[in-house]
Amino acid sequence: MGFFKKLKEKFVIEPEEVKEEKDQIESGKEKDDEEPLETDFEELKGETTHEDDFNSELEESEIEDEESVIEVEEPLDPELLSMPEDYFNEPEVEEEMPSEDLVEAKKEASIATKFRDGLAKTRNSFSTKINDLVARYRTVDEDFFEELEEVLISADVGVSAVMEIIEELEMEVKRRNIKDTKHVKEVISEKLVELYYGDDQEDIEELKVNDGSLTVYLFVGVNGVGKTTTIGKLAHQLKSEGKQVTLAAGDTFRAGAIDQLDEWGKRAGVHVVKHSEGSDPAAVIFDGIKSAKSKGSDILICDTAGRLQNKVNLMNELSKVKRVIEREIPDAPHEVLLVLDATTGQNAMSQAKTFAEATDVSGIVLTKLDGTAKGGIVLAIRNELKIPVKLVGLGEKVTDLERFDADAFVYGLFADIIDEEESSELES
Ligand SMILES: Nc1nc2c(ncn2[C@@H]2O[C@H](COP(=O)(O)OP(=O)(O)OP(=O)(O)O)[C@@H](O)[C@H]2O)c(=O)[nH]1
Ligand SMILES: [Mg+2]
Repeated sequence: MGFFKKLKEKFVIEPEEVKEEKDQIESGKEKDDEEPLETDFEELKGETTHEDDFNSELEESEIEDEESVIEVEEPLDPELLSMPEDYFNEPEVEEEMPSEDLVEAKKEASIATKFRDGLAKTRNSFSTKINDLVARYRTVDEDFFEELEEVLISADVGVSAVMEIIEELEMEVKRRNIKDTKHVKEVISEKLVELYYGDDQEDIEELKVNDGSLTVYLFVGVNGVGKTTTIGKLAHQLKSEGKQVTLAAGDTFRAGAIDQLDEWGKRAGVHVVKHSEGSDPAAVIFDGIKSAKSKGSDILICDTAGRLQNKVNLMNELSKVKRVIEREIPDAPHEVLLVLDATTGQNAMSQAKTFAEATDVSGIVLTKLDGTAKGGIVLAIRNELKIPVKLVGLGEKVTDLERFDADAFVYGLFADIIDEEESSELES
């Protein structure tokens, strides 16, 4: 199967699937009028614009059905006029129970919609450049690859990652004997996913959890990258998954930082442990651990300062905080998440190198992907630093934080191209 088709199958719910599902439910209902089971289907409602599409599709198809019934039944048989009044009315249908498959498909579709929307800037620039390139070079040759190299570099994919992918592409194109540049688009998408994972298993890397005991996440990164915002979003997400969350306001350096975290805590409905401005961050985190343990919290998320008088101070402070956590809980922190701002491009890469030297960073959070046309930085980070991107910020809303999924990311980059390919296939 082609890679575009694979992505579409994974992330797009076709109207027929929904209709088939509906038909099955209705025919099943006639046989046995079982009570619909409670599912988390309701929860998914309203969360995505896709859900609205789903509803409006259903409504439209219902309207069509009604119309067709009227056409077929005209003119009315006089005998039918003696039928009960509600004879032509559709029976009232109770809330339907979708199958597990449909619920899963809707979840994937909702993730894909988030990536698609969040990556709009990168996609617009990327698709235009790729389409332009393909239009100018009909057949695959060396110049084509050279220009493709520039397109990828301009999306911040990173020089060494680009070299790797071009080499792979050249081999694949030879192997499959592809001559027409049109057919290279799909191979590029496939190779981008492969490049992201490298030799690792192709799976979403979830945040580590300390089963049955307190899990601690430490957030680090320079000022303004989105640490506090991400902590707020994550707290909201974990809370809605049913977890007990405590936040520790470890940024005691900046005026206003404590209030900012406190505000996020209120919004998410989680407890915030805080001391006054200028106090020792390690002491705040220590109290955070005590408080989280006594409240029986599942997860403690620690905020830290992004700016100190100098880099050495910042790194020393982080080491001290980390030592305190380690002393209280042997395997903690379970994640040290380095937050990077995608809009800062190669600067983010150098920050990552500095932090990685000073602490064991276990995962990257890449924020503000929605604010840049250079989303390729995700691939560069993973490829050069060998640290997984665990979360991505795709907007400023509390729900705009997602587990990083390389397939959904590449789908977000290629969505327009995939749609164009499909409509040109239908035309021919
Ligand atoms: N568009 C967009 N904006 C974001 C995202 N994540 C964070 N921001 C914005 O980035 C700005 C800085 O975020 P903060 O969370 O205060 O950053 P910080 O790392 O805690 O900064 P310091 O406390 O100064 O170290 C805020 O205006 C956020 O709304 C994102 O994914 N997309
Ligand atoms: Mg902050």
